[in-house]
Amino acid sequence: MSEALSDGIARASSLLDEAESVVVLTGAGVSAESGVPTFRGDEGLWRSYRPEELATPEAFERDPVLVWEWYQWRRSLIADCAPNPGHQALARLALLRERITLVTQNVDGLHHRAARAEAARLAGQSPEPAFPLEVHGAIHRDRCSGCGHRTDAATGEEPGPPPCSICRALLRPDVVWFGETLDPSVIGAAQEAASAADVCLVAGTSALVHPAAGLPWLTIRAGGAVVEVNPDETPLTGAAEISLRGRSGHVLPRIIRD
Ligand code: BJW
Ligand code: ZN
Repeated sequence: MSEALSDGIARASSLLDEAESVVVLTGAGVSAESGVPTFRGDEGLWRSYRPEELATPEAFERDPVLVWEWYQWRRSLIADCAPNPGHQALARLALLRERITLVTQNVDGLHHRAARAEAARLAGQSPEPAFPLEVHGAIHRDRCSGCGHRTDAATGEEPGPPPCSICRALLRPDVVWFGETLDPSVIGAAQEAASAADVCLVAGTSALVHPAAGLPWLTIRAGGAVVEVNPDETPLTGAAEISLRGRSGHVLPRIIRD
């Protein structure tokens, strides 16, 4: 480990220890070490389609079978993945500290799975910790494109999306696509936590997609500090108090001391 990284880890660790209130924002990079592909960059492609071309209501309207197939592929891929040491460290942080809000843009459910496992390990904790705030939804659920009825993700072998059992409109994954609004109560709770936080820990996001990308800026505007964990620079890097150039599975367990 470079001297700059180990020094940064020590400073970030102290900052977190001293903070009264912490918000954590995670993105696809946190699940990369579990084998879940990120969205942007050379590997963020599926059959030559960019996620930006598939994660839209227009794409679903134009070609529901194509979009459905992409989500079924991702569901089967995620089913084979397990939380990594980055998820586990964040689960311990959330379970063992007061005044911490974990916000994720990820739809893969790996934070939940890590939290359940860590809670079971730390005897006496609730087996169903009520976190994180999943601002872009959850891939393990479907939602009716007509009436909004939610169900567990369909597992049928049919090539396209099945009809809703109530109104017969097509089911779709219960995620937030480009141009769609986020659930106001979920993003509202995240914005409130970010505005009240002394420290915003941001890990594994390109910090490009709004309104989630605005959360660290709310902390900064209110006088708090940002700690960023990412192997690459992002638009947030220049504003971060501490920028840790490394993988979250390596860095997060080192800055989060039990
Ligand atoms: C590692 C690592 C390792 C790799 N360790 N790190 C304001 C300004 C400008 C634009 C807008 C704005 N407000 C709204 C917009 C429009 C749009 C937007 O933001 N566009 C920008 C791209 C310009 N936003 C929206 O449309 C949102 N809706 C909205 O705002 O409604 C109101 C409205 C409506 C209409 C018009 C205007 C306003 C909705 C956004 C929904 C995003 N949905 C997706 C798909 C979710 C479902 C699914 O999974 O299929 O969410 S897109 C995709 O991007 C996904 C992600 O959650 C999201 C963010 O990506 P993330 O997590 O940052 O991943 P990557 O791949 O980008 O980055 C990975 C990072 O990890 C990289 O930095 C790597 O270096 C790093 N890394 N290995 C640590 N081991
Ligand atoms: Zn319906």
